[in-house]
Amino acid sequence: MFGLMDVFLKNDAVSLQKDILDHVEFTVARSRFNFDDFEAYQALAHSVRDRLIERWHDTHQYFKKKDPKRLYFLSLEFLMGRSLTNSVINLGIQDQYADALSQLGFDYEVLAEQEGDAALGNGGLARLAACQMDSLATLDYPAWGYGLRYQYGLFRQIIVDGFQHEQPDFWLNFGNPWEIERVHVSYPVKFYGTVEEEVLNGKTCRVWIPAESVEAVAYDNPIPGYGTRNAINLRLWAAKPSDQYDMESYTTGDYINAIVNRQKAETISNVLYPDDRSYQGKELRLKQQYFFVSASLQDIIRRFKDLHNNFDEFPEKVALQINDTHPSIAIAEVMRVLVDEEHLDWSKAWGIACKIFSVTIHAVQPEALEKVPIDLLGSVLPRHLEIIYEINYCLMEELKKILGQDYDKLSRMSIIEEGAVKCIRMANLSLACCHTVNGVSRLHLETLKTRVFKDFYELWPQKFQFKTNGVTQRRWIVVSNPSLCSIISKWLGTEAWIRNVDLIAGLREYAEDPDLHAEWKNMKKVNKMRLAEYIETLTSVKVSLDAMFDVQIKRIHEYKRQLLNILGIIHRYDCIKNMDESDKRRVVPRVCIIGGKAAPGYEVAKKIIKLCHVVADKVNIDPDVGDLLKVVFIPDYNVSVAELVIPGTDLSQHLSTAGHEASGTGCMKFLMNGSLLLATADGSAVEIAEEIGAANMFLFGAKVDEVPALREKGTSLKGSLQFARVVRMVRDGHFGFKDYFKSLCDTVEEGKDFYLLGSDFASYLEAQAAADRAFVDQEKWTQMSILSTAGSGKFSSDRTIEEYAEQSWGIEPCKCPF
Ligand code: 26Y
Repeated sequence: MFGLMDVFLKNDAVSLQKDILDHVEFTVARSRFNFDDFEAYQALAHSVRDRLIERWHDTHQYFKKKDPKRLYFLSLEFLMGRSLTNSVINLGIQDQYADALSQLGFDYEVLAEQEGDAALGNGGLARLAACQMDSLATLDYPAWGYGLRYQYGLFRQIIVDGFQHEQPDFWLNFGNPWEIERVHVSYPVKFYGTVEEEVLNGKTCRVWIPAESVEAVAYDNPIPGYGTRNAINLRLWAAKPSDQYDMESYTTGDYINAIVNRQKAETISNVLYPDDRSYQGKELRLKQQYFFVSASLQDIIRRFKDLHNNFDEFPEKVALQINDTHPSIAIAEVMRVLVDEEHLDWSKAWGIACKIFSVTIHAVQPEALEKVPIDLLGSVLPRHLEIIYEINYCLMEELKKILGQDYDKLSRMSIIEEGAVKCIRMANLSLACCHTVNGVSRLHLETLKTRVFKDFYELWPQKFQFKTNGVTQRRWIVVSNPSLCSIISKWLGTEAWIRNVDLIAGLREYAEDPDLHAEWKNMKKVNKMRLAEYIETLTSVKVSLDAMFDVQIKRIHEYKRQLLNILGIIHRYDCIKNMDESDKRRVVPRVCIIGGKAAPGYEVAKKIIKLCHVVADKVNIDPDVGDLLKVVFIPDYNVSVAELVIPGTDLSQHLSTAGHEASGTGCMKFLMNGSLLLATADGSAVEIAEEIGAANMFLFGAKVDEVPALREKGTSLKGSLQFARVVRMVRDGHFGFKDYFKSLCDTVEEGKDFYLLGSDFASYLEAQAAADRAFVDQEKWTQMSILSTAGSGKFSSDRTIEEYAEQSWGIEPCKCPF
């Protein structure tokens, strides 16, 4: 018999080859003498998957044996990107696979490029969830991720004549080797119907009689930790028709309609909402939220009941983290299960709910806070509406004791918003219940405390915390920048920084070492070459490697101010056009790279993308400009594009109007990769400046406390003649599409310039000029670059997760023995 920790699968080159060939033959069903790169990738992925499953089983058996308190991380979005290289690196078998494949006549790198991205999320919040899963596994925490298995991830962006078009992301078409379908792990999720009164053991109870049932089937995605045997689970739910679904149509003989209706059930997990800006009360969105929350809670409670029979112990065994307020219907669902199904007293159930939930807020803009119309909630989840009313009644009673007759305040804090359309404020529901409300940077917490959630902060200051975001150095250095990874390990004399990133500060000591400088510059050059090739293939624009590669990649939003970047590029172009040859010799050549998706309904963002293209079209063929300026829009920005672009970046831009970017995590990835940052004092950039020293980055623009007065003053165009000139160029049709850009220009017109492009423009140009001057002195630049990487330790998601574990979740590592 095998013991618990016996390893079945061997990792020497011969065993790996045999496994890969077996998968070619029996999984992919091709001849082992004739298969192409994609089939080789599939076979390779399946052999890695086997090794993941092995660890996954051991980890879960071990967790079961130890029964520690577990963290359940509920998120509507996970942006995982590719899995292959991350998995083989975390399993510690990348070199073995590369050897095995080369003996079979395949190049590992080529096969790795065959994999598509898993893009089950929009942007920052979703990628953060993915980084945090990697850290949870690496740090051996007993954690589970729960989410939705969308059939269609975030749309693919294609550019036609400079305009964004959206195409569906058929990511599952060729199968997904990284998931394990668990046909036996499934739960019914109910919707609609009525609530009736029943008498049970002499007590009157409310009972929900649902009208529809949809089956949630589990798909497990193992997440391996680095340098540990632990592999945790990301369980994503897919909707399948339930056997109980629409029985009536069958019995009434309407067979065809019954089948059609069955299919409708599956639409719940069909598609990810591609908007990360403003919430619209959509029935499908609410159904998605409840669907994954209900299935996850049934799963969590089943696991708890396997070993426990008293709900008093629930908070000792379960921590529930809700990723933004999107899964906050979980609060009402826990109450429903505890009160209606487990027959606990209301106050006892509420006491339990308040001990298990914590929430992290990722937004600043009030438009992003979800408000569900009462009519909608009452129709889809009638019992939950009653429960929320009850929670609100208790909240209001408690508040009245403290606030007395302050009705303004009471109505602001109420979970119910009165108005033309009466709504449930999901954020207020979360604030009422969660024991901890986290911001994602120090500045963000200040904003939550003083603006968005001021009333709640005054009442319960102890609930409010912040955990500055972080990203995983495994993906953002080890996977995406192997040359930098080798340099760091060589100079530190250890690979330990991959698990303990604080050690990276040891590079500071060598920041002026000429040998390190030579290696560093070479690394950057090789990465720039790769990026230049990619740019040429995609856009046919040839770029010079001597130019400064200047990058802004992120979702397109007015507050992120890609428009400021483009107007700055127009200014640079205008200056070059007006120079004589001797002045031109002093210009630092630039390649300005912009990438990002606009939400499909976000017209202003779409115009910004078009503006970028028309400027590129004019600048890139202008013989007066040549290599001094090139403008590139990278289409279909996603995680794997980021992995390619970030290592090849000299300067990255983070331009949000102060007070609008909750944290920003892209900046951390650039920082780790030694790109210098040109940024406003917003979100985590403030803390980055503290870590690396403000002198090692290019900060500009209004500070958060100056913003209200500047808005009040309303001087934009007058404030800067240069700004007026570049906006005028766009208005006058210098780049064509005069009528089309009118409304875009209007957004930054005097008195309307909400995001303060006009008042920040002069300061922005100064920061750009400072970056140019620094780039001329390549030794100085390289030193700043090394200091950026050396100062990035704090921005690892490992640190963030340790803080959450200790301050919010109360969980301890549970390390599966090797
Ligand atoms: C409700 C719906 C409209 C909605 C959907 C997605 C609202 C917001 C979102 C996503 C928000 C998001 O990605 N926020 C970003 O979270 C990052 C991780 O904390 C931050 O770094 C970043 O500043 C913030 O914009």
